[in-house]
Amino acid sequence: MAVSEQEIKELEEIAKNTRKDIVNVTVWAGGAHIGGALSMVEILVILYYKYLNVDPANPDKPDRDRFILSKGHGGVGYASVLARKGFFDFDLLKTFNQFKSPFGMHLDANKVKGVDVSTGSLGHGLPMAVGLSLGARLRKESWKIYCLLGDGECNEGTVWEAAMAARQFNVTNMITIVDRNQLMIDGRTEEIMGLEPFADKWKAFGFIVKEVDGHSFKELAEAIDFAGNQDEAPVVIIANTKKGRGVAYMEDNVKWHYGSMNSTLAEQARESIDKMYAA
Ligand SMILES: Cc1ncc(C[n+]2csc(CCOP(=O)(O)OP(=O)(O)O)c2C)c(N)n1
Repeated sequence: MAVSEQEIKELEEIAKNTRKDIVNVTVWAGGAHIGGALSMVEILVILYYKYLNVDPANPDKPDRDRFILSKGHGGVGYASVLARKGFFDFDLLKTFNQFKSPFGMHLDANKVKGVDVSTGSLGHGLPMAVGLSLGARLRKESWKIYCLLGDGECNEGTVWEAAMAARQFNVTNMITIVDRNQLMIDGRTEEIMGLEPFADKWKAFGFIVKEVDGHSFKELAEAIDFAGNQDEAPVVIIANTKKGRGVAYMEDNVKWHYGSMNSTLAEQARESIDKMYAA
């Protein structure tokens, strides 16, 4: 299912608009986890526009692929992608994280169409993905499970317990992706709790590892195609990304893990996004 040049152009346009949506929702909400939302845009866009068998008009269809945003604080990015894809009215996002809104900062599967699993407490997405994968196998279902983790999140022991179980039970209907943006809530991953040699750790846990540029649709597509046709061992895609990608003053800047913007900063952000795509 390689991605064509024409498709890449279309995906880039969607990614550009999604980045601007994320800026807008962050302004409406009065603040959000914008840095890690911007780093995962290409990953979410290629999943929702090329790979996931999902139907916004029928979000609960039983044979849908499942997606788990294990780094649940990225809800502002996830909700923006679901809205643009048509799971709900975009204007609903104007209430994001406000009193009585269906959207909290972390998305609730009982309240937001298209969300399969509620997340937010880090370290729980991969364990649930393993469970869903085993359930699908038991029922002889052909749908796949995609799970996106943060790199800082991989400090959680439960991630590695799930990895052990995935190898033990040879869970190959699950595709694990790590948003390796090198930053976590309060600093660089390597300074707070080093992950390297990260790929070797996954390999030691029995995974096949693909490392890609997480902002390249071509590289993401190649890795997802590989993972989707693999039955020897579970696959993890380490997607190297930049936190805050697209907004120059946020890029690789830990201050923008969570932030709020006044109208001037928001306008600068939109201009910066346009500039990156024009280049
Ligand atoms: C169990 C748990 N502990 C702490 C937090 C608070 N928290 C929210 S985001 C975050 C940092 C996560 O870093 P990373 O996974 O690298 O996310 P990204 O940089 O992609 O936003 C932390 C510690 C949480 N959500 N859950």
